[in-house]
Amino acid sequence: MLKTTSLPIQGQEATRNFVIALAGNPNVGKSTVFNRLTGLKQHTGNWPGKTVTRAEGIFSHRNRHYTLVDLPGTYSLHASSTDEQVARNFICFSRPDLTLVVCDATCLERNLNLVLQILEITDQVVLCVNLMDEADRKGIRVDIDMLAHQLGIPVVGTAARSGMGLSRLKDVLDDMVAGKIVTTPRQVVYDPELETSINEIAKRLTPYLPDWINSRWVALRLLEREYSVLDHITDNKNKNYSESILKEEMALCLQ
Ligand SMILES: Nc1nc2c(ncn2[C@@H]2O[C@H](COP(=O)(O)OP(=O)(O)OP(=O)(O)O)[C@@H](O)[C@H]2O)c(=O)[nH]1
Ligand SMILES: [Mg+2]
Repeated sequence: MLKTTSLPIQGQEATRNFVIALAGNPNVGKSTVFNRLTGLKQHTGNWPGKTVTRAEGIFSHRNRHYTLVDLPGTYSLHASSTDEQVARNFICFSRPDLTLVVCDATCLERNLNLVLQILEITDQVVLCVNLMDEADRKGIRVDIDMLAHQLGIPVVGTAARSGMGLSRLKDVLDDMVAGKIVTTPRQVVYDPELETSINEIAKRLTPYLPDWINSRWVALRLLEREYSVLDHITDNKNKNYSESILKEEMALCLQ
């Protein structure tokens, strides 16, 4: 990761509101992190058309303003449950400025599955390894620097219940949106045959996709026959996008 020197915030940047998606497995302390960061400046409602609760809160740090969106806890982003759909659609299609993933330090292995799935969608990710106090108590040592190096994204250790690490977490979030940290997310590499198909489909789809969407991720979803991703891309009414052309290309790729 590359660090550069800070610049004073000017003009529109100072008044802009940065959106952070807060993701993670169930029961890892997402809401505790959320409450710590936003205090009482929050409100809850439902996601449009769903009975899943949506909590949103605001905070400011170093003169920048943030909206934090607490996503439902999920183990994966396969969109097989309403919670997974809500979390995945927000990260993929609502274009948050970054995604903050909260993990449980006492069972990292299980939690990292979701992290790798999110890294397939976006490179604007910060990992918060929470429950560090619990890990300590159980004699589990987490090498935060090594994890950051292996994943290619910033990682911060926290114990959100006591507030430990939250101040550093805010600094890192701020450095990310300020563009002071460049990530190099670790990508899952599949079998050579599958990689060839992914690359071929991604290459052919790229001209038809909005530039903010990761064509490799779309290719992976289409290979899993998850055609509903195309509906979301259509919803965004990108002028370069033509659904019929995209479907034709798809049919050719999948032959
Ligand atoms: N010891 C310890 N407990 C924590 C920490 N963070 C959260 N907790 C506790 O862990 C439990 C779950 O925390 P929540 O913040 O509700 O977790 P969540 O991820 O929002 O859970 P769901 O919304 O149900 O998925 C609560 O009892 C918290 O007080 C921490 O860093 N250390
Ligand atoms: Mg919660």
